[in-house]
Amino acid sequence: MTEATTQAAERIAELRNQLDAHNYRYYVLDEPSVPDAEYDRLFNELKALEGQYPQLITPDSPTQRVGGTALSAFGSVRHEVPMLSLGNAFEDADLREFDRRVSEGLDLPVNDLFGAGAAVEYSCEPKLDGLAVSLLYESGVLVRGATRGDGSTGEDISANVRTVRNIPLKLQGTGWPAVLEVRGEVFMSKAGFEALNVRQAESGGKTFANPRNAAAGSLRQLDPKITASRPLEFCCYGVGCVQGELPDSQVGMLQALKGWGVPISRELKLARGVEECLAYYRDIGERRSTLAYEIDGVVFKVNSLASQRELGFRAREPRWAIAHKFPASEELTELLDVEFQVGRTGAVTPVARLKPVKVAGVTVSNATLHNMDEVARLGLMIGDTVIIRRAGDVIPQVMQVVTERRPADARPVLIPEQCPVCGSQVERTQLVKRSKGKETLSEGAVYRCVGRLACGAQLKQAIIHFVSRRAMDIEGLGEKSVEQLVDEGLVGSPADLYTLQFEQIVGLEGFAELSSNNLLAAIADSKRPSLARFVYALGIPDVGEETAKTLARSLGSLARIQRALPEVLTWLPDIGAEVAYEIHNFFDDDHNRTVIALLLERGVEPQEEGELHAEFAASVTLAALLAKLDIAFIAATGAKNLAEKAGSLDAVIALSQDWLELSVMKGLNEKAKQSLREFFANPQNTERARAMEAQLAEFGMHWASEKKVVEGLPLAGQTWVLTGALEIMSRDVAKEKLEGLGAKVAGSVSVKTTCVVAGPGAGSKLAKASELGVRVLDEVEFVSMLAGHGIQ
Ligand code: I6G
Repeated sequence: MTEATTQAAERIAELRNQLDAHNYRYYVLDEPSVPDAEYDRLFNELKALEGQYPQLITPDSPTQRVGGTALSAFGSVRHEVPMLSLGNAFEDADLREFDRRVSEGLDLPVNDLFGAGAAVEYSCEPKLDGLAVSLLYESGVLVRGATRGDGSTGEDISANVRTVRNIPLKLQGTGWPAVLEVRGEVFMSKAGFEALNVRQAESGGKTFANPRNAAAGSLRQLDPKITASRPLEFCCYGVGCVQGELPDSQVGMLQALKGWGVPISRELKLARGVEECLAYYRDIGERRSTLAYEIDGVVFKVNSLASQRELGFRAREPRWAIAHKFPASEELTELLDVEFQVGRTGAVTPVARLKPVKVAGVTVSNATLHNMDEVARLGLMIGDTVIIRRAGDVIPQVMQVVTERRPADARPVLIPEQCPVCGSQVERTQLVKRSKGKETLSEGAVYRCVGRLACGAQLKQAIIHFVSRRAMDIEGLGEKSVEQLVDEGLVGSPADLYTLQFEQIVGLEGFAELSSNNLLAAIADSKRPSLARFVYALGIPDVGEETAKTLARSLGSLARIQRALPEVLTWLPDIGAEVAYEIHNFFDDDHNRTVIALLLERGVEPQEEGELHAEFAASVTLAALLAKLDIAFIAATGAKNLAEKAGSLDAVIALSQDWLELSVMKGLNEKAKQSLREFFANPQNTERARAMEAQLAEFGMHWASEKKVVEGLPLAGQTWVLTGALEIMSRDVAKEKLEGLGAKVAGSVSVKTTCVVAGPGAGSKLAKASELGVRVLDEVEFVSMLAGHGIQ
């Protein structure tokens, strides 16, 4: 380096430090330290020097926010820690219920209205109406920006986030984790949005409906120079992947991030107990119109990160956070027509076509009507004036009919007798209800087209679902391609994907040679899905990913899932009678059976555990079977007494019909005895009970051996505790694996604890384990212990 270059490098470093410091005071502390003119002078000097010495330009220089070269498409980014969504509270009661669940989950006394019991500490922040993004800092330098996407995979918008003025290109100070993924919202202030729309209108460009759309449209520009010209801002609300130390509370962590130059909400507060949260909600609600940006509610999070870890997640939402939404906006408009859409499961759903109206800045011309019961409940007629509500990003709803404004020529909404897509008959679904041993059928709210895969709409949706990322994950088949394959008669069921030939697809729109080969390779690669994915992919009505996982995990094989009786299915966690019947009916259907058989014949091989899950097997007891039969006056205790006395189903049936034996039996009152006798006097009931028992036995469970199922497992009788952040597998997976080996997984450490698995950030539980001399494994040791038992 020449002397001149060395001098330039020194001055450049000085200017960058000064500009970074001014930016920090301006954007993060909201305390500008120099007039704009002085800032501009420093900035221009830096730009001039970098122009003279381009070899000295670094990506974290404040001059590098102007946006580089345009891209042709965004790359994709996999979120190592998924970006989840938040549950919603709309009423005060919903928030109190959330607080009760938190207290219960943390084993704290439940708070009452008089302030007794535990007052959990919560962080409180406004919920900005923007776009969630992830910013990855390595060694303090911004290396990647990504959108949330579907929570697992987002788009790489690194070049764009660099142009957002208040996103630090490098972190200030010291002590930040070596790897730090900052998460938050990119948004546009109300003033920025107004100014942008004025500029857009003047230049003949597109104007935006609201600040959220403007922010989304600006951030997802392939040309980062356009993003750079838009008034975007960032506000951090949390972290994702972290390698290093952070304070162990939500508020502490956000304060630390602020210290490193990451902007956080100025409205961040700590509340003790739910009443203080409600006061915060009301305060922000009152000040909402005076805030510089749009918000749609506030977010409360359990402040202690250790408690957050303890509470964990349910489905795709944290149990430790909730968004308390503000009431939705409403408008009046006219119902022009009701059209009917046919979904994947054949459900024929009414959709309201509305005279376009602006609700909270967005033009609404369609609204969901859910089902015909909803149409009846609203008393809706075509031509009516209706009240439309839009809450945040939720699909607009028809709330009410203004009957006084009904025109004389208003027409009733009629469900079509024939499917609007395929012309097959439309039938009303039936609900099966079993109560006190009696089965009753009632009419369901949903109408279905009976055409199934012969109906183009259902076939297309079924295939789109089958190939989707969370199902069989076949890349290269978007909606348009599926439509073509169906319309060309190349695919009549998901099984036909596995016989597609190169010659059949090459030449279809969007399928050149390479993409045709890629598609065939993706289809071939999808042939060994997990059993849960396969079951989910089948598109059984009411069976989402979680239910599919439950089925696969509990029953362990496709054959068992296919044969399971509805009564046996209701034994599984979170499967109620309606879903159980949907599952049973699906597998009972000849057409579905043929498609599944063809899939297997054509090489699809779901990966099965093979074994029944130990936890499920252990839950199956004679007492539970008797309680499941729903015999009047025989609840859990009566069933338990009966099971203990009789010991087998045959003995219960015999006892029920032996007047003398039954009359002297203790633990059942007279009404229960009478009801038991009547129940088993009915051969249909006896047969049903025996069929359930026979199926459970066929699945490998026997009353006498039920204890052995767990006892025979290698970790039977042991109690394990998981604490800290697990990085190789999620806590739920670790728990599942331990339970699969027969261990119990507890939430706290005691003398009864066999072993503690401690990840980074483990706190009080780890301390207690060392105090009690309980064995502690780190995650790597834990994984090798599992491997020792043949579990990957
Ligand atoms: O969408 C969100 C907005 C604000 C959030 C959020 C938030 O905290 C103030 N926090 C989390 C954990 C998530 N979404 C998933």
